[in-house]
Amino acid sequence: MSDIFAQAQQTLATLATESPATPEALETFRIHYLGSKGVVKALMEEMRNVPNERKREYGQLMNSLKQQAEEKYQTLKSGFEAQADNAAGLALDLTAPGEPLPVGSRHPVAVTLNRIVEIFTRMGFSVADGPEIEDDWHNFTAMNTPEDHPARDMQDTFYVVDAPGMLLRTHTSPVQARVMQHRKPPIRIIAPGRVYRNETISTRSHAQFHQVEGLYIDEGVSFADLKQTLLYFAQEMFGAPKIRLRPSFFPFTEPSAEMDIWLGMDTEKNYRLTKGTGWLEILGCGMVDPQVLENCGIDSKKYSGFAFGMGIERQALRLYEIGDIRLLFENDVRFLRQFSAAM
Ligand code: 2NL
Repeated sequence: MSDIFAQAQQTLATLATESPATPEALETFRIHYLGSKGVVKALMEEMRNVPNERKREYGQLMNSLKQQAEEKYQTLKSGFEAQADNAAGLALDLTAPGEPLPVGSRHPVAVTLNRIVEIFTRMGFSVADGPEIEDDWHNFTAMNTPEDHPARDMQDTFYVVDAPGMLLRTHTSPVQARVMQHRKPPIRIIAPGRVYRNETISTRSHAQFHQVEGLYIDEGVSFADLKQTLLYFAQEMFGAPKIRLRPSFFPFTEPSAEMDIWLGMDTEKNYRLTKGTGWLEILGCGMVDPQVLENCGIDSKKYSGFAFGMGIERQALRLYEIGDIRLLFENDVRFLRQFSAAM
């Protein structure tokens, strides 16, 4: 009787070493082990010759033999079928829609800045850039900002501790100062970029922001040129029908002005935005002070020019009705995703 046990054990061991390599060999395997005249069935029939006290043990042996034969058969069968599908080109469906790729979007500040740049480049301005870590001279001295001007205070400007006379630029004017030093008029440039001011961070102010400044220098450039250029910009950027210029002061321009655009007050939004006046302040501008031209090596008797500057975040907050400037700097995708249509 131990004979039949030994035989079953042997069959189990042999089964473990079997690996039919083709579908035909697998069919032979199936018939040999699992067929109606197969080894498993024949061994099962021996059950009646097993003494009662060992029937249970033999049954378990049979179960595991049958189970292992079937498992091996099924696994190999699926493998061969997948191979056949691959060969027939069925596993790879070339007509299935692709996996969507996560697509990013432009930052609202970049969208706003690009629009401004696009309008001025259409008018013949080219884009200039320069270092964000500047020297005192290009940022302040060249721009007629005296030593005792509050803008130069540590309270207002970030200075580089290890490099005396170096600072984080507080406007993009130094970019224009560098262009004036190295190029002859006509000069027609805009200088967009990041600027830094030592401000308390709150819903409306932040230590870094973006600015676009513009500069136009040639013979005979007048305040009329400034006015017409900025009117065209206001119309293109905001669809504003008219602008107004109010007298103002900057150390680097004379005369200086603030430009407002007409939004009207027929909607609640415009009424709120313009505090009930219909006018909204957009930028500062003026005729370049002759001293600034001279500082940068341009003959102020021969040439004149106008310049302007505006903050980008301010425009973006208004354009998209964003209530807190800090949202623009946190890079939270839940916020940024909302602008995925605005390219
Ligand atoms: C503002 C006002 C302004 C300028 C910037 C400028 C540049 C050069 C010479 C003269 Cl190289 N002026 N820039 C002029 C007037 C106003 O900015 O409110 N900015 C946020």
